[in-house]
Amino acid sequence: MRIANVEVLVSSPGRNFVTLRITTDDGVVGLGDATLNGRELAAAAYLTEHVAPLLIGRDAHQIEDTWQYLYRGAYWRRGPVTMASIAAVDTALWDIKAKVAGLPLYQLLGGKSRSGLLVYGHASGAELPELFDSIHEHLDEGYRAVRVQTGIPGLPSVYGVASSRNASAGADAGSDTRYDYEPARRNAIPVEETWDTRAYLRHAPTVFDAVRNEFGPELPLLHDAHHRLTPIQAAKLGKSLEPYDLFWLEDVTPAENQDALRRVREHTTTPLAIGEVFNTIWDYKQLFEEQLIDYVRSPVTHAGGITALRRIFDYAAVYQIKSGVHGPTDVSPVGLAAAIHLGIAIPNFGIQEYMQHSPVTHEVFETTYTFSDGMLAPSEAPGLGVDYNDEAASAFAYAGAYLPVNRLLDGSMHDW
Ligand code: EZ4
Ligand code: CO
Repeated sequence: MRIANVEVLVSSPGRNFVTLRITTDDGVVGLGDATLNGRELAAAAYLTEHVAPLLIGRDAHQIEDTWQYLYRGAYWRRGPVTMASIAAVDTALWDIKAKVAGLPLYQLLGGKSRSGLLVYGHASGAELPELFDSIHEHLDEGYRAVRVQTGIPGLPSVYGVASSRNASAGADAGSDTRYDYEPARRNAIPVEETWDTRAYLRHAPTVFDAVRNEFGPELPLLHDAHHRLTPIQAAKLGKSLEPYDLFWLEDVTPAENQDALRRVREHTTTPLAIGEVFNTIWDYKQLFEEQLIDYVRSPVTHAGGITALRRIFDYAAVYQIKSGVHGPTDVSPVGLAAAIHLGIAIPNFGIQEYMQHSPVTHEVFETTYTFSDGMLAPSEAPGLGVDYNDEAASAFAYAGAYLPVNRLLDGSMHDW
């Protein structure tokens, strides 16, 4: 079974996505996700110019060899563009293999280790009343765990807050803020936001105090600091949130300096999650071996696919570290479906992020996975269980969009 056709599909149903479609000589079709929010066309060009021509005629069943060929063979390896591209190829080949077997993909990964994947949704509000409403809405939809993000006094807009205050931040101006609060805006240049770490560190514990008082001790709560703190600031935040028993505190420091997490760990028992921008197993080496984190955030889409992420999870399991796969709406339904198949199979599943794609996104990406009682589950359809609707996609042309950038109060660039 040879690879006969490789197509790079760029579309924008609500937001931009890069999808790889591989077709074999006997007509089996596989899909992969290579979406890199704000840098989509780099991954698309990498695939079109440097990967697709190498795939034609290869044995579609040789997933591991193809992975090694693209990773080792590039010489200039690693990095988000390369690894998202390899991820798309890898996922599409797993989709094909499972379709040929006539089995849902998770069966090829060892079968089910659980009945469903516990997920968390994104509750947020500029102020506490809006936040409480948002948490109630999530609970009404069946969510059993929520991430909590709020506005910060004195700052006009803050990452992760879906509120009227941030409503203009949507990917599609005027669309439902329920889905578009990942603020990649369709601008020629990124919007600039302002950040004040001291205000944040003062405010965050008061928010979690209020949420625990309102919702009680049971509800798992998560929080994302989005790479904005120094090690000692992160340690202080972890410590100040300990009374509120977080499920995890995410991305407290920028990803590059792994030693930073040791400093944080020395000071707090708040569980730590990191890795949504990590690309390879090597990014985790020190964090695993020194047991500096509790949850792995890499998605299938950005860490080299199912083959590579499975390897990362197996390595994590040695240290009792669990999965916590990134599931924003800029990972496409193809990437999410891959995460669901992997998550249902691995022994050390932790939790899955689930923001929910908009109905417009699902016009193009026809999915079969299910969400009920706060759990995601794969269908029994062969392969990933996702179809790409070309006709629907033709109505949604790519339009450049960027995530914001952050500046401190004095105008210095900061991490967003
Ligand atoms: O900002 O996926 O935990 N989730 C996140 C995301 C990221 C976006 C960037 O494209 O941090 O919301
Ligand atoms: Co995050």
